[in-house]
Amino acid sequence: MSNPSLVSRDSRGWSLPGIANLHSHAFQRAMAGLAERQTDPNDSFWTWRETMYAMAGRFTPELLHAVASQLYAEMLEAGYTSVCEFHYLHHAPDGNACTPPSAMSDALIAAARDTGIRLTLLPVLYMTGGFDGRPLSERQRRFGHGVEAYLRLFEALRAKEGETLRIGCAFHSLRAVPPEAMRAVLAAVPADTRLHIHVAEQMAEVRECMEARGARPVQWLLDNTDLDPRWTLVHATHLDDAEVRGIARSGATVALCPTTEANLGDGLFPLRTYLAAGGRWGIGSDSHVSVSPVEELRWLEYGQRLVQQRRNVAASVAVPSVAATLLGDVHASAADSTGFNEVDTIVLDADHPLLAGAIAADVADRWVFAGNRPLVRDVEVAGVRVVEDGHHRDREAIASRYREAMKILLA
Ligand code: NGQ
Ligand code: ZN
Repeated sequence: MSNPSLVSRDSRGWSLPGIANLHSHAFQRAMAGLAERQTDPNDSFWTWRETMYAMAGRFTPELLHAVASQLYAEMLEAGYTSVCEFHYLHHAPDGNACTPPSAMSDALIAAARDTGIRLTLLPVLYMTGGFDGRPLSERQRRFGHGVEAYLRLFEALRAKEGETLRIGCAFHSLRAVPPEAMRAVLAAVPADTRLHIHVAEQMAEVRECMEARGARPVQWLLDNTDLDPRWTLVHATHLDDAEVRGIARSGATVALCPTTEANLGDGLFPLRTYLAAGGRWGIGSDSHVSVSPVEELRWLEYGQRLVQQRRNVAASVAVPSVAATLLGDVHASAADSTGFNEVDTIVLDADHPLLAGAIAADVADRWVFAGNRPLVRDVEVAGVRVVEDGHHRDREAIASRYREAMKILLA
């Protein structure tokens, strides 16, 4: 049995549910491939972050719209039909509010509307520069809010919700949000709000959290919040066995971002024990060094094969196909993480040589494991066909605005 319900044959090809992208920082697409040169002999996540802040400092609402539009069109062509945008680039570079204060958020909303992707916009609360409560550095200033100003933004954005737009709530990380502020926001937002947070991506965060709060980051969340299916924990790379079981028991989703986690040298998520515990998870393209659900899923499985020296790690007796298992899990967590219950459809090109002789039971594995040719033929979101024959309907116009934006960003 290989999840036959996920894949079906229609007149244009093999149809599957669209894929939810659970974690995105759209502006980072503009630096994909530009942080792969040594800046320090000990380059790390933390030196990459300085490069990233320099890029973040250049964005205006117009530039963000151009970059996000290109990114979202690429996502749709790759088979993502919704995206959770973890958005903290709120203010002008000097830290002063934009006019209106939601201008940067509005640029993302416009990009999603223009391209046709479903957007779960997650305005991010970002308050401190570390566990010790130090103030934001100069380069972080445009990310920051007090609780009241944050809740005003959240409410202003909620008023814009519609068929393809949901507003959720995000805490940047335990580093950036003091416990009282987190409690105040959790008490203020509606009970069904989706809640996302970066957690335990780097060992330095785990060590500092133990020192400052007396617990590992995920353990702290388990002890101090009501983790449940409304929560999405982004990365959760460094877990002990109790944390693995704790997340699985809570029903929260882990957003795994394998290409970014590899690119940043984060570490390897304990997938096998987490799946054995019944944990829920999805994927995100995060920093967008890759915009491909195929590559995320493939590397999730390959990372495990490389360290464990075995094959077909995610599969089980019940679902022997690796890709059907992965796609099934991704599909099962999507509504709780994004807030969208509707399922969109992507159609893979049945005439492509890579799918020659395919049957429903092997389509998913062929798509995920048989190469890098784009197989997505058509994509429909909320009943609108936004990709046809592999091309986003506005591909050329969006790409030319992106090229102009990149000239300014790289000047
Ligand atoms: C971010 N990105 O906020 O964009 C983070 C890096 C941080 C990832 N964690 C910055 N992949 O965590 O402080
Ligand atoms: Zn992130």
